[in-house]
Formats: sequence, C-alpha cells, structure tokens
Amino acid sequence: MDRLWTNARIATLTGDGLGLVEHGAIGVADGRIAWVGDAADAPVATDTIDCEGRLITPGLIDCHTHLVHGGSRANEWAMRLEGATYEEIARAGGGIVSTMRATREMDEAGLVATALPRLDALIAEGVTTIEIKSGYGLTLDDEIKMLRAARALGQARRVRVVATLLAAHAVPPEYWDDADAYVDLVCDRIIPAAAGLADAVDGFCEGIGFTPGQIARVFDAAKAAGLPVKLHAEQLSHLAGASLAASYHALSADHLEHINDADVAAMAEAGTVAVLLPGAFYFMRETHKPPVAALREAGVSMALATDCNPGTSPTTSLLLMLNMGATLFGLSVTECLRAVTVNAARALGLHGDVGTLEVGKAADLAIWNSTEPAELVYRIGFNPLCTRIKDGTCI
Ligand code: DI6
Ligand code: FE
Repeated sequence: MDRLWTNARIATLTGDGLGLVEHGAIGVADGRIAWVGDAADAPVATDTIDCEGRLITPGLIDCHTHLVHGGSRANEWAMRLEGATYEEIARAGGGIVSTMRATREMDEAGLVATALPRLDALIAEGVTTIEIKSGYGLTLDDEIKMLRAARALGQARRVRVVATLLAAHAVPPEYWDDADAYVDLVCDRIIPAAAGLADAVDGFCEGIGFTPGQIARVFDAAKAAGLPVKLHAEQLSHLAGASLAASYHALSADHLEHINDADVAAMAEAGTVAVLLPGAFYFMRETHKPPVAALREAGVSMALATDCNPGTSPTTSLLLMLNMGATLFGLSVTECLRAVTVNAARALGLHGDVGTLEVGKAADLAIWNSTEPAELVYRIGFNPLCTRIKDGTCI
C-alpha cells in the first residue's frame, strides 16, 4: 500500500447514514482505496500520515454547474432588485440569451480562462468531481466549443469533470419564430456531434424553456446516441417535467420546487435522483420550496449542487449549499453530506467509482480541520478544509 492516513474520524458515507469509523484509517494504492477500517487493524504502508483525529469524508461532488460561460449578468440582477422579473428580462432578450451572446464571442481558451477562478474556488472547498454543462452557445459549433472547454478544465486541474450537453437550454433568437426547428437542430445535429464529448444530455423544461413534448424529442435523440439524460424540471412552474424525466430513467431531475406527489412517486420508482439547488431558490427569492419531506418519505435520493451560473445562482461555494440545504430546505446534516457525496455521484452515474470511501473506489478524499460532520453544514462562509486528495495525491 502506497499511503495510509490514520488516526482519523472517517465518514465513509456507506449504508444509509454517514458510515462513521471512529478511530479509523484509510489506505491507498495506485490512486484507489485499498483499505478502510479501524486504525488498530491497519496494514503497513510505505508512507503513513497521522490525521490527528481530523474528519475525513469523500471528496465533494458538485453535480450541477454552468461553470463555463461568458460575461456577467450583474446588471440584470440590479434590474431585478428594482422589480423586473427573470421572465420579463428573458422575454426582452436578456437572461440566458445575453450570456449566449457573450459565450459565442469568446473562444475556447477564453471560456477556460474565465472558468478557472470559479473552478479553483470549488476545489479550495474540497470538490474533487464537478459536472459542467454547455447551454450558452446554442449553435452546433458553440455547444461543442463549450463541451471542449469543460473537458480542458479537467486537464488544467486535478479534478474529475463530467460534461453535460444542455443545448436545450433556451431557444436562440434566430429560431424564435420556429422553436421546433431549433429542437430539430439539437436532435438531428448537435446531439450526434456531441456524443463523443458529452457524458449526458440535459434540458430546461419550463414555460420560458422547452415543452415536455420538445424535451421528449431531445431525450429520444439522446437515447439513440447512447447518452443518459437529466432535466431542469419544475423550477418555476409545474409541467410534469420530473415525471417525464423519470419515464426515461433520467439520472436526475433538478430544481423541483414545483413537483407534485405523482412526480415524486415516478422519481422513486425510476431511481431518479432529486438534485436540489438552494442557491437558485435563494438568489431568485423564491418562496415555493421543493417537497423535501415527500421526497424523503418516498426514498428519493437527494443531492445538493451550486447550479453555478450567471443568471440564477452565481455562487461557487458548495459548502454554502450544505448550509442552505439544511437552513432553507430542512435537510439533516447526514442528508446534506450524502447530498454532495454518494447521492451526487449517483446523479452523475458515477456511484460505482466515487462518492463513498470503499475499497476499489477512487481515492478522492477531503480531510477537514474538525472532528464534527455538522461543522461542514453549520458554518456560513467558512472553509474548514485541511487537505484535498485526488486519486491518492494531496493537492
Ligand atoms: N435554470 C436555471 O436556473 C439556469 N438555467 C436553467 O435552466 C439559469 C441560467 C441563466 O439564467 O443563465
Ligand atoms: Fe442549472
């Protein structure tokens, strides 16, 4: 075994809770977890590190971001503070379309350079896996450019990147008189072209986005290309997008403020993960909360993510999402920590490789300057990370 971290309180996140090993050790070989258990039983390693009682969790997973994008929407936000609504701004050509214009004008290198500080902020909080969506290019070339930029970020930093095609994010102005023609472009050209670059296909099912019928066409094209799906669903209204996603066995349905009991049941039946995005709820000053109690009761796995994007959730703090998940949505400490590890991994289809500390999984760990799991959820704007480990290497 290459390295052993010992004298630690290890939250393995196995089972249904935190999977705590009180006086634990974790051994790594060739970037994978080779041993986890009571420190007294630990095998000998080439290199042993005393964690002095610190808490170790799996590396954090941000399973829903729009990290790559051009421009800023700070001025639109100032308009919203003075009464303009998100929908009014979108219908007036602002919103996603304004970020689209800025993204089209930027080349791949510029998209990477502007996303790096946002990625570094998440890495500084112990994030080892991140999902990054396209969705601001809205042409074949610009959507591919965004996915390439997402992949390039995974080369520029020691972080696992999952790239999601979100061409069905908004109808671009050149198709405003024929949205279905844009859906044809997404289905017939963009999805097939992205198949080797994207890990999943996503859509925005909303009044200002795409109808369930249009999303179904996108999902059929994704299926034909062998790609799993996920969906922004019931963020602002109820269109039964979450039920549609569940009918396609989507990896996740995301936002979910306006889902109903039928959607919850469909998600439970399909094993579709509920990705909750408290940053968007908070920043948009929403008041209608996702039905966490119903999701809990039905056994739907819940994840938390930043939804980092310039319009509705300009945040790069996954730790803050932990606090908001508890404070705004009523998740417990255990549910919050499962939401950015094992459940976030499942929302990305990566639960066989990351998200828990088990033998055979990637050695992605976070060591914290605390012994208490609650400390990671309780504090607001404080980062207790001591060491981030990716594939067994401290970085
Ligand atoms: N829902 C959101 O909150 C983001 N996209 C989506 O489908 C907003 C994206 C933006 O406003 O730039
Ligand atoms: Fe989003």
